Amino acid sequence: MTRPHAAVALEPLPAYREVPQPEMIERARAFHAELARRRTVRDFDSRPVPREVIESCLLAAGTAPSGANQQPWFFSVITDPGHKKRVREAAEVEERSFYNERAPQEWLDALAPLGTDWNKPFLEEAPVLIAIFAQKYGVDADGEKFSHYYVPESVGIASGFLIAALHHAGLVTLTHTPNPMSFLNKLCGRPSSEKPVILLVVGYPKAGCQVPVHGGIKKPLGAIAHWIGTDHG
Ligand code: IYR
Repeated sequence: MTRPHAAVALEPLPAYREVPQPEMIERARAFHAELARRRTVRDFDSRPVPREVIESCLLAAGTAPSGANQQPWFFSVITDPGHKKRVREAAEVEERSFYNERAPQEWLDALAPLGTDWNKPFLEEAPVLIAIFAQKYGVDADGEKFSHYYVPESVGIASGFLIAALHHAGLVTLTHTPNPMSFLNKLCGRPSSEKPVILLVVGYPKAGCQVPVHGGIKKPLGAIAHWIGTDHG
């Protein structure tokens, strides 16, 4: 029977700084305010964004916690206009059949307040598309497969970090989910061990950009959380 290994390499917690409570309260408030400014955008300007900004944001995403620290994600960054056009064409084939045939009425009703349809011009207009892939399993140097754990959770967390990082940098995003999106494996040259989960559209908002009011209405604290235990502080 194999037991967990006893000897673990440890190091002092790096760069932790305890902040005094008033500062903690202010930092938490300010971070909420910063994230609350984020809106999902569908009208993008075509202005390019600096590559190093995207790279820093990807590195921020890569700091996310993951099952057994296996980091089961891969990001394909697409800026080439020809490539974006092919992504748009393939996405619109799927989206057309989704909106016109496959989507149940209940789903279409849920989407109505967002005003989305099969037409996806932003896939060509935005300067950057980031296809986010989940690595269903790992492949070692000898080509042997090994299990990855908590893959959807890990990739979801990293994607959240990425969206927050891009927002913090001053860019806007659309969390696009063409349905199905397996065409991204071929277009991005990624193996079948990877499942595309999000096509993140990144850039600047078009001048005069408008967003659906619906997207800005967030549930109040009482509807998303409850408290079990005595209040502190
Ligand atoms: N994949 C489609 C439909 C869609 C689904 C959900 I859930 C959304 O929040 C938004 C859109 C599309 O991208 O249009």
